[in-house]
This record gives sequence, C-alpha cells and structure tokens, in this order.
Amino acid sequence: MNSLNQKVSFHDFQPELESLREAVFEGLSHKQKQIPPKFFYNETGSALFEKILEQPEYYIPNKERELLRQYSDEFAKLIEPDAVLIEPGSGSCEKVQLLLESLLPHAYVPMDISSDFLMQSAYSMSRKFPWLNIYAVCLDFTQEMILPHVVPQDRRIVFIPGSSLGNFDPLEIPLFLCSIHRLVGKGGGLLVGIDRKKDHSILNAAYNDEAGITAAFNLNLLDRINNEIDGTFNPDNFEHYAYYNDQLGRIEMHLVSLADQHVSISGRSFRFQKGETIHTENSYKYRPEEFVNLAYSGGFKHHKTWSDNEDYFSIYFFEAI
Ligand code: AVJ
Repeated sequence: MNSLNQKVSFHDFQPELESLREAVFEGLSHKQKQIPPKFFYNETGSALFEKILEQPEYYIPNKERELLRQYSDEFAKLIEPDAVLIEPGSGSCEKVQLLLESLLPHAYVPMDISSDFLMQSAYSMSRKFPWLNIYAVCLDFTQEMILPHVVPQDRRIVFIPGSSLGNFDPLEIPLFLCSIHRLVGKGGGLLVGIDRKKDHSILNAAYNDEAGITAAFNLNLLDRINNEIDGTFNPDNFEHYAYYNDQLGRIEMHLVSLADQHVSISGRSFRFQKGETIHTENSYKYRPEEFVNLAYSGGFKHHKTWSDNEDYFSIYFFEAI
C-alpha cells in the first residue's frame, strides 16, 4: 500500500527471480532453444517496447487508437458505468485512457509483470484521473490472476488491447480465457484487440523496423540474463531474426547465433552452433472468425467486432457465459 492519495494502491504478487533462471534452463535444454516472451519486460525491455509502439512500421497502436476513439461510446453502452476495469499487461496504460471518460468505471486494475513500470504508470494515471480508484497488481498474467480483496464487487470487464493475446499458442487461448472467465464471472465482459492476418510484407516490416528497436528489444533478453542470472552472453554474437510463418499464422522472433560458441549461465554451460536460434516470441494473427471460435471455446459469447478500413486490426467484445 502507498500514500500518494487514497485512490491508488499497490499489490505485489511478483514472481521470484528464480523463475527467470528456471525458465532459461528449461528453455535452453530443448532441441529448438526457446525463452518465453514475458522475460522481455524488465525495466529496459518495457522502455524498448514503448519505443516499438512508436515505430512507423508497427501499425498496431495507430490502428487500435483509431478504433478506440471512434467507438468508445459504443463500448460504453455495452459496458455501462461503475464497472471494475481490469487490464492484464497494462504497461504504460496508454490505451485505456482513451476509454475512461466514456466508460466511467468504478475502479481500474492495471496488472503488469514489471513492478517499477507498473508503479510509475499507476501514479501517472492517478494524477491524470484523480476521480478513479486504482488497484495496481504486480503479477505474471500467464499464471493464475488474483484480485486483492479490496477491489469492489461491481461488474468486471477485462481489457486486453495491443494484440497481447497474440503471444499465446492458439491451443492455450481457451485455457487462458477460462482463467479470465473465473476472474470476471458469468456476465462479465472482455474487450480485446487482436491483430489480423494480412499481406506478409506488412507483417514482416512491423517486426523488422528500420531503426532497429525491435532488434534491440529482442537482444535485451541476453543482457537481462547476463545481469540477473550471471550469464556470459556476448550480444554481438547474436542477431535478431523475425519472419511471418504463413503455415502457422504467426510472426516468429528468434536470436540467431552467429558463431559456434559456449555461454555460461549461473555456472552452467550451454552450447550454440552457428546458425542455431533461440526462439523468443510468437505473435499469432487471426481472422475474425478464427478468434471468435477460440473465444467461444473459452466460455465467451461474441457480441460485436470493430475493424479499421484496411482490415489490419480488430477489437472484439465478448460476454462470459
Ligand atoms: C505485445 C505481443 C502484442 O507481438 O506485436 C512487438 C510484442 N514483439 N514487437 C506483438 C512485440 C515485437 C507484441 N505484443
């Protein structure tokens, strides 16, 4: 709990440092080495991600902002005032600001894995929206989501903008939506922004920006391992690689080893062959009917879809059944 004003409080369920070590040891023991994308988001990683959002090739923020502005009154009719608005992976809380004046929720619950970033964002939100009750929760939303008992008992709406759900394997989506279902209860709502399948050159460019910010974001993972769990990665010996895998309907991000090399992490040695990769992220793209079907398997009934005029991006509203 903190003291800036009575309307903002912090609740820390942050995962222990150990989980980075465990995930890295586990992930690097696979034939195709891998590290889950949630580990991108330390303080530097979160700041780099904010810069990705400003890159001209990364169309998602502009498309989504356009939709949120254009349809906020429609969302408000479906959501009604005095809801508890919950945002898993809230980051800078930028998108939700476009909705608050129309939705007029009773409380806002930003959830993020990066505690420093979460605190900064929650303070900044309480300055901008002094009337809003804010319960900031530091947690890993890929694990079970917990709400502090002090959160009011109004209708719960989960807001997941920015295609964050694109990181999940489609097979895991129904399971994740079930955990959202438990969080909001029957009659609760889900407002979610999801990126769409489209021309490959547009997708590839979005994850290979000219300024190299996405590359820096990907490579920061190696720095993080060096700093936090005593790794000996030389980031110059790895290269960012991102491409659209059409068969699987996803962007894949990898770190490619540029040489045969050994790296030690917390005293354990790992071998990398030249050209071998660490798979660091998937970003799935969906046709509206594909996503609506997945949501239904997770216990959510579709209400409406809104899309931009180029059909790059869609926002969906679902109700928990
Ligand atoms: C946060 C998962 C939506 O996949 O577009 C952006 C993350 N990675 N550029 C996405 C990301 C590289 C982003 N999501």
